[in-house]
Amino acid sequence: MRRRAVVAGYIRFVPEANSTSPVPAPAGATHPLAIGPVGAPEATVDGFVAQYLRNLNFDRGVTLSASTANDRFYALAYTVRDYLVARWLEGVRRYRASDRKAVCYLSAEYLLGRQLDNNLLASGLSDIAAEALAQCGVDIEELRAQEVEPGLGNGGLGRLAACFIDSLATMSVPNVGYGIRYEYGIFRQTFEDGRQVEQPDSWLELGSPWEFPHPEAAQTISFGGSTEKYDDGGVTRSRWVPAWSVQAVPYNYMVPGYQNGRVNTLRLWSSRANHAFDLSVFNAGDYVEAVRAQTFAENISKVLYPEDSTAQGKELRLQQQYFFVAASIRDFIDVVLPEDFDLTRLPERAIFQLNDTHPVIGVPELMRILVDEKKMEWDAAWAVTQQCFAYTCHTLLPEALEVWPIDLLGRLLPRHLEIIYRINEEFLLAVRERFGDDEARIRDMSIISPDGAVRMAFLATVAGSKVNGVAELHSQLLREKVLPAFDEFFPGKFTNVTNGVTPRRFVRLANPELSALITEAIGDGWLTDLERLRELEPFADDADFRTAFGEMKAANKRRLAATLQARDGLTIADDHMLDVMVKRLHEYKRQMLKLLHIVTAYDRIVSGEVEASSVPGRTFVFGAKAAPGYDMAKRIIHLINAVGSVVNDDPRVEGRLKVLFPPNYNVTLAERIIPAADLSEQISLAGKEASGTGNMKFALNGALTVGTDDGANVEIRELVGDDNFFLFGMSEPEVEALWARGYTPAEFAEKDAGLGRALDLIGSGAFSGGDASVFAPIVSNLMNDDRFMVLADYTSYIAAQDRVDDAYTDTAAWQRSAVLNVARSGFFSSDRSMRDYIDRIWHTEPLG
Ligand code: 26W
Repeated sequence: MRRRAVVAGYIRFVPEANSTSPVPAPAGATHPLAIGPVGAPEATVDGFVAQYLRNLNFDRGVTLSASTANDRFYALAYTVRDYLVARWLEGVRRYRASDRKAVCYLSAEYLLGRQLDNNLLASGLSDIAAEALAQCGVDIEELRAQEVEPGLGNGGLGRLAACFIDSLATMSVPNVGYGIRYEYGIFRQTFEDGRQVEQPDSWLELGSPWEFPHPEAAQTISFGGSTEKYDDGGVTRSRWVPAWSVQAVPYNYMVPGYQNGRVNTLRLWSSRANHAFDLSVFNAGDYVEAVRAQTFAENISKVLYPEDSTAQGKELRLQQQYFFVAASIRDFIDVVLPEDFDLTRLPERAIFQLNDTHPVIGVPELMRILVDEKKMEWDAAWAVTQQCFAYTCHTLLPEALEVWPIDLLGRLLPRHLEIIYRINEEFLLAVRERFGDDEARIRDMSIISPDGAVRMAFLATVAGSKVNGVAELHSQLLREKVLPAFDEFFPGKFTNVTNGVTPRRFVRLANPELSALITEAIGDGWLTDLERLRELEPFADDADFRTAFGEMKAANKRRLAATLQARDGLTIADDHMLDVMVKRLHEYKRQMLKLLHIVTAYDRIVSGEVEASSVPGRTFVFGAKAAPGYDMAKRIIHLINAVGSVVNDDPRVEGRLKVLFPPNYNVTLAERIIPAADLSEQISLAGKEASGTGNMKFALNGALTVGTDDGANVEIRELVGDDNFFLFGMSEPEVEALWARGYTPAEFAEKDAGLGRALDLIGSGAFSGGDASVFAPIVSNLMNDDRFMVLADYTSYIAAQDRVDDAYTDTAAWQRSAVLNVARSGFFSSDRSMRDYIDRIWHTEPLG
């Protein structure tokens, strides 16, 4: 209390506190402070308190006693920011003074999650901030809850980008993450009568304390129009005469490394009306049209497309892609690189990593800049371009591979289409030289498809210095099944980099109890060298350690229970196994298989096959958003909720089975759910999940996996060992063989009585108040045209789940396996992924 009084007194003497505030901008660059930051506030509790209150007073314009929780959160965020900014500015200055190569990560999505705790941890200020706020009588928990997470991504690909930039900063590798500042991120999901309803995610409603807008540094991005040839001193050249343009306004975000004094930059672009354009319409006398054009321009960065697996071919999406990629490439060349930089040497300074096909329009854009604007010869420009790009593919589903109809592309980016034609022409010429006039091969490899669309994955493959998949199996299938002709034509171009996740966010921050246990056992080196978790292996046989591990899980379950209670009014039983399936809702991921297991477990009880009292308690937790236009996925969401209502309320179950489906699964909720999980469901049809990254987060937090041999599950199982992983289902070659033979679902439904009953229950209306029509389409789909062969893996899945139940009864053995999962999952750090990209693709070096 006395401390508070002192603090309150302090507020009254604000002028005194102003002593370290920045000096006014110097007239010339002669003042010593002109080239560098003025220095961070003192990293002490007193220094933090002073800066915090200063921010509350001067940035929020309130006193502590008159502040709202949002004011107090903002002031805290600003304070953390103040400490980081000095490092950031210094790093930018040092990078510019160096001639290091930078990784320009081009990604349409960054699923960042909340920033406060991450930035506190990175800057080493967590304890100081906690103490400082306590002295001010401010509840830090309340402030944490104020932060709105920027949901600027759909799922795995966006979260991966966020993990990668965290790792690059931690490894001191120069990196700019480039992307789009969507005004509306991934929709907020609610349920009405069990059905998904989408609400806009207006994450910027109260502003964001982490962004630095730079409207003065806006770039002009053009669209439409036509191309023309002109004579340039005897040389015929082409140029683009665009019809309209918008402004791309950069917003900078700090990406701090973990306690290494490095801060990299994430630069997201926001669209704004172009005044030059407005003026032309204005001069034509149409004021209203000019204003309408302004809102039109602002539409480009308005909303994230919520489809995560089906390319829709929408014009606005192509606009978004070109908008951010053109702004980013221009930014790097014109702003980051020194003036008059010789662009033939661009590959020494930049590698543009294409996060899936979304930024691939950057390839013709760089060619256009080099050839049309910088007047470089085509071949020289192509040589530069090929060295400057590399492409990561994140899918195997054909419907997720982007193609752009040539009429659409030609209308929006006519010069780019010409350039793509020429790239294709020269490429196909080279193919003919190698293989002769093999027309079938030419057709298969043409960047322009027979039906007149640009195949962006082909363009990326032809242009990229390297092409990588995201897990061993995925990279193999990419080479053998998706792009075999390209693999043959470009030996050595294809490689694998298995995905990873950042241990700072997904272990240290999400699971402080486990982190403390690990650090106590093996020291804290694991946070930046995750392979050191191996040193935990002996502790798997240490009964005391296992007990502590069990207590950690129990504590995390209580924490999750409190969160779900407050957030959604849901309750979790203390003594249940927590069985979790969290990921986007998609048929290939097979949430339906999980549901069939739940319905079977329920049916076994209500049919009297087993005594409820003998059933081990399990809580099934789902988290999943469905793309708004994906009807089957939405129906499955409805069914999960419907099964939950029936199972949870049926007294015959005696509470042994519970189904929980908190709405709006996001990074913040993941950070609560994953550390509490006992069992991780990774049950996609083999050959469909490129990698998965949730699977890694669960293993690192000591959950055991029940999974198919798919994506990175394969590597997880190899590392943790068969005894510590519940494998089931067909392998990828078995899937292929069954599909080739002809998949007849009815056969499987007839062979397994449990499956037949589960399907009957769903199809007969047992979960829809007797109305069979509600879920019959799901059953009909499973029985007739299910590409993902849910029924074929049912029997094997149920057998695996019975093994899970057995294993869980032996607590010591289960915990031993769980500890071994942690100890052997160090490979899945995104630091290791980054090392692989650096060694095999980027050839960059840290900035010491
Ligand atoms: C054009 C529509 C569209 C939008 C997004 C198609 C595809 C995507 C992404 C590539 C979907 C995605 O997030 N893929 C996931 O990427 C993760 C990171 O590599 C992998 O772990 C997942 O297996 C993969 O599904």
